[in-house]
Amino acid sequence: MPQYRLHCFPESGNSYKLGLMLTLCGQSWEPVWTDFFGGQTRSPEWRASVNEMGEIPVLEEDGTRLTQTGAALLRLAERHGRFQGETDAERYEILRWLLWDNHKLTSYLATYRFLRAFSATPSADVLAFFRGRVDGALAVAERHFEQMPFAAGDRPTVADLSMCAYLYYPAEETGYDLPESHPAVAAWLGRIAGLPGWQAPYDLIPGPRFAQKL
Ligand SMILES: N[C@@H](CCC(=O)N[C@@H](CS)C(=O)NCC(=O)O)C(=O)O
Repeated sequence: MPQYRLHCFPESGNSYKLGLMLTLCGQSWEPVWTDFFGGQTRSPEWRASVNEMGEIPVLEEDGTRLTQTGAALLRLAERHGRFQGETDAERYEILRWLLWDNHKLTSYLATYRFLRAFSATPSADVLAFFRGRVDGALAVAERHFEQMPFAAGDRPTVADLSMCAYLYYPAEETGYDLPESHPAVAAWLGRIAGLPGWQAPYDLIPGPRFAQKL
């Protein structure tokens, strides 16, 4: 069995994507809490020794460091034979939604949530801009899940594990009451939450919680 260490912190939905995938695949993993809010990932030492991109999460697999959740999820899917595409068409569809998620859903929602939940003085204009971008992405997801049970079809794949991550954080942080505003998205989140072993982000990713707004 590979040895996994996940550099992570509880507020990081990107970390949750990999923690959730490993857990659903029945793999044990060691969390390495990283002081993101204290600036650890911005230090030259951390960038030189852990991730040149200055980002969390970093997954160590038998000592090899993997970054970018999309790439790591695809690798884990292949390695553990779970949540992957079985045909060329499915594999293409998974990649299509992974790229969309990284660009349009996760990136805007993570930034919006960071500003509204963890920043002391967010600009109202900047908040409104990001809210508009998240609204746009969620409208795309809502239409998709009105027609499909999962991102790439009838089965859950790594595309779902990527897209769902930030949507499981509390509404006080994200600013979205999804059952009210996006019922098809909420129903899809419920289907993923029904997978054996599923846990919510703050239950799955350990470590001290961020207390003081920046
Ligand atoms: N596309 C990256 C995004 C990772 C990411 O943005 N992580 C956040 C923490 S959850 C981060 O480290 N942000 C630092 C920054 O953007 O400078 C992935 O999927 O791994």
